[in-house]
Amino acid sequence: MDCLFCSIIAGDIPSLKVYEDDVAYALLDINPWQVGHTLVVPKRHSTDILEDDDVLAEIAPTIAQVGRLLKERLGADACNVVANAGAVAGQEVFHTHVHVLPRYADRPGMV
Ligand code: DGP
Repeated sequence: MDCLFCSIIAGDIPSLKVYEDDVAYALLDINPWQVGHTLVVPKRHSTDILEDDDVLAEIAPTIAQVGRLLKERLGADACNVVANAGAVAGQEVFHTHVHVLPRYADRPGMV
């Protein structure tokens, strides 16, 4: 398998799971911009968030669920929800994913 996130979802590469449901897998980012930086990754492969409307619609509830979990469990006050679509936009892993970044009122942001 030559897709990093497909390999992680298949369990072939270890990850720190935050949440999982039928359509998506959420894991801690290996290079966090903020404490609790989580990636929401659809189980169905597509290259980026602009490619497949169905994938985007499928994972939207998971993105919201993960944001709520990070606020509840980590005490975050807010979240940034960010997707890089394309290399020029900073995308490095070419399997659709959304960054959910907890933000804390009492800690300076990294983003
Ligand atoms: P992007 O630049 O939007 O494609 O973000 C890709 C993110 O994926 C980046 O923040 C680092 C993260 N990442 C890369 N390789 C791994 C890995 O093997 N495990 C985990 N957990 N995250 C990874």
